Amino acid sequence: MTTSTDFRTCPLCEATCGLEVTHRDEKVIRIRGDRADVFSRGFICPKGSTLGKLDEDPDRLRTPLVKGDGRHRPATWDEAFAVIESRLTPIIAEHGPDAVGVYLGNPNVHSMSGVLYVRTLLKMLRTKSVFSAATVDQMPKHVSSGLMFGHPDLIPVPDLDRTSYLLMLGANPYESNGSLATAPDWPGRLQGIRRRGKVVVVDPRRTKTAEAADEHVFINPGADAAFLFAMAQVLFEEGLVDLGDLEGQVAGVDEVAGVVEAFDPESVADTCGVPVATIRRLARELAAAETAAVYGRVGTHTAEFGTMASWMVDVLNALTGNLDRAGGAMFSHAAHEQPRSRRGFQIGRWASRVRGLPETRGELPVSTMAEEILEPGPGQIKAMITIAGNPVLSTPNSDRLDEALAGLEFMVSLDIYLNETTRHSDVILPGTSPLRRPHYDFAFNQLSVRNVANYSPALFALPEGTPDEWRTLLRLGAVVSGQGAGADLDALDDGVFAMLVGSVVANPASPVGGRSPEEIFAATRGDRGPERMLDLLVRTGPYGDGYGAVPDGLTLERLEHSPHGIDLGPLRPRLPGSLCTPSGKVELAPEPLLADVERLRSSLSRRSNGSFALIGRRHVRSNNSWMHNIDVLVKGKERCTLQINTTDAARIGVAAGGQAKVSSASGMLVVPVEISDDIMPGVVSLPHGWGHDLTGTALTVASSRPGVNSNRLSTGEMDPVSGNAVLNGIPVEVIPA
Ligand SMILES: Nc1nc2c(c(=O)[nH]1)N[C@H]1C(S)=C(S)[C@@H](COP(=O)(O)OP(=O)(O)OC[C@H]3O[C@@H](n4cnc5c(=O)[nH]c(N)nc54)[C@H](O)[C@@H]3O)O[C@H]1N2
Ligand SMILES: Nc1nc2c(c(=O)[nH]1)N[C@H]1C(S)=C(S)[C@@H](COP(=O)(O)OP(=O)(O)OC[C@H]3O[C@@H](n4cnc5c(=O)[nH]c(N)nc54)[C@H](O)[C@@H]3O)O[C@H]1N2
Ligand code: SF4
Ligand SMILES: [Mo]
Repeated sequence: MTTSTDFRTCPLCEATCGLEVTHRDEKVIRIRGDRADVFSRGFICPKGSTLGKLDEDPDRLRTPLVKGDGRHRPATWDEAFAVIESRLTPIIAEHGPDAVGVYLGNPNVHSMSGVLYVRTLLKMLRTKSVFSAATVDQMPKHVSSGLMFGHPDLIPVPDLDRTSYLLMLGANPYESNGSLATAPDWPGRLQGIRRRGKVVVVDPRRTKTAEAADEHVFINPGADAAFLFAMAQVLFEEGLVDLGDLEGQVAGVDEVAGVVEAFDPESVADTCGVPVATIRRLARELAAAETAAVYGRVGTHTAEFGTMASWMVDVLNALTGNLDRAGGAMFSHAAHEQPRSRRGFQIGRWASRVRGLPETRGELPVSTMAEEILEPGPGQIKAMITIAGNPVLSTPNSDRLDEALAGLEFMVSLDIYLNETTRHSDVILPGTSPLRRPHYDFAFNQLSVRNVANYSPALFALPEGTPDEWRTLLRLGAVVSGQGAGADLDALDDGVFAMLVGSVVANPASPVGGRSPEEIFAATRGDRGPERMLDLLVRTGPYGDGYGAVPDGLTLERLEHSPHGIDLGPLRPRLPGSLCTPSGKVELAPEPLLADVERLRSSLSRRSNGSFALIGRRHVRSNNSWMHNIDVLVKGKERCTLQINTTDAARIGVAAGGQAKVSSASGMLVVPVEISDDIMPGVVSLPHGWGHDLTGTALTVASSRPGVNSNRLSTGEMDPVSGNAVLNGIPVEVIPA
């Protein structure tokens, strides 16, 4: 036995921390932060150090499971695929591919195979019934970015390390470690901003992040859009608009001035629960700051006016001259990014069957998934494929979804646990432990507050006979495309890679544009799977060697020799060159967004009917619904509690440690109460991802501390522009239980 130390990037959340893993053969002895990592410099959170525990978790699936007589039994891979082929093929033959729904969960964006091969599977299946965690999360940002900048992934991030003023709404990075702004060690970076200037946090709860800021502003749940519109109104009214370097590159300033006019602070203050003077002062501070960034996250997006708010965040960044400048809100430039076309971005290219809801970014709102399964008629979903997702706990109106999944003709899941969702599956195909696969962060390098590139090879080998997830995804693709479970996966993968090479050389803006695909194919590393795609993408990316054009340029080999990552420098201005709008300008006032303003305006006259507004919260030891089977992360004080303000608790007669009955239009829960002055009066908070007491799961630790599923209360209301679910600001009744 030998003890060795290896370095890798943590794939659990968006912070992309470097880990130092000490192990004796395949047994992890210790994981701590990698102090030499070019980006995280030793920062780590409690979850990162548990990857060894996850690897060893006896409940983590290691063989396929097939359901018979209501019970899951281990099966070989060939047996499992034989069942999938025999059950799925006739459904596709009879009803067409749209009858097969796909749900993609969050961990897909945290793995190379999830990013690269899920796409392939979807192409091979050709279903329009695609849903993902994006519509319970950040879809409003994709939509506003797509419309403003021409591409849904051109998302500005706050330049945390250089800004002197950060206005942060609906985010709690002290617990979440940040989102749509990749930065290990938010606490350290926020303290850096405080030394240079000021951090303001807008949140209905005084979170750890709010406590650590210079100023915390309470806001009524769901009111961010109105608040941000009012800030823009003040900028126009007081002559504080200054586009800075973007002057001449922005279309639609006058239209924005026109639509925000009705949102003067006096008109929105009641809706927001924020004093008029505070709104005015914050607008003036933002305009006066040497550099500033406005940043809104989950609390801002998973709301009734999520897209309006997401839009206005970047309008404010633009109007104060902070868009695309150092210290403002900037665009990352990931090592694998490929030159994009100026096609622009559209929503609503097709619509959902039952309610006619518009497609966004190739998918339909997950809030409509249950009815697409339950409502009979042509195009009804008869079978589901879920990949790294737990929608029974993570998506709205979960009682209904639970019922819908139970009634499917067939369901197959690729997952690492038998949990609340996969218990409905006829076949569960096990995913792999994060330590047993390579990692390069395709998704979050694109959202990083500094350009960096890190690659980690698999630390441990997969057990004999266990395929990589990319192979499982390809094999599923082979089945749904009629090639059968016995298809030659190596040949298929060569085909997938050849297509990628073809698209790269066909891109005139690529450094290898116009070169022969055979030459590039032959010059790329031979390994199958995601690595050779990564090699191709970084070599043709902004820092790449361009297959010989730039001698010191980036290659996968160079990444391999840099276990602590490669620092590619601070963010640099990218406009107008990187814009993908057909006009070549920043579209500050896109038509589909203007069209939703009236809905926001008319909401200002709405008054609360006396019920509570339910919001969520995150805890640093949790990760949505699925790290609850790791003992060290869940032990200690009960975390799944309803937080309620002291005065509200006294008024309705619930006591600390007592139980409350919480009900909404979609469900009812009984939950322990936690009384706190950190939460606004009229607001209650319950974390999501709990409710591990359903039968038929195999989660020994999680089911011993189940908590309740907050998404039984989220009704499925959505932001109509993006289809994103309303998960914050849900009207609920609370009474003593
Ligand atoms: N009320 C409320 N609901 C919310 C939120 C909220 O704030 N409030 N937040 C929303 C957000 S932001 C998100 S992103 C969604 C998340 O929604 P989901 O992605 O549906 O939920 P997760 O809990 O992340 O579930 C991840 C699943 O992937 C499996 N898994 C983990 N690692 C792997 C792997 O490596 N391979 C495979 N194949 N499977 C793996 C886990 O076992 C689990 O089943 O939840 C949303 N739901
Ligand atoms: N520990 C941990 N880390 C995680 C996750 C996890 O589950 N646990 N999940 C990961 C995922 S998938 C994501 S997307 C990110 C999310 O990361 P964040 O966006 O930081 O999400 P939260 O920590 O939920 O913070 C949302 C905040 O919004 C506030 N809020 C609620 N409603 C409103 C509102 O109407 N207006 C305003 N201004 N604020 C509101 C809430 O009180 C809360 O403090 O975290 C990631 N990291
Ligand atoms: S902050 Fe995120 S990336 Fe860093 S160790 Fe924790 S879970 Fe991993
Ligand atoms: Mo998320």
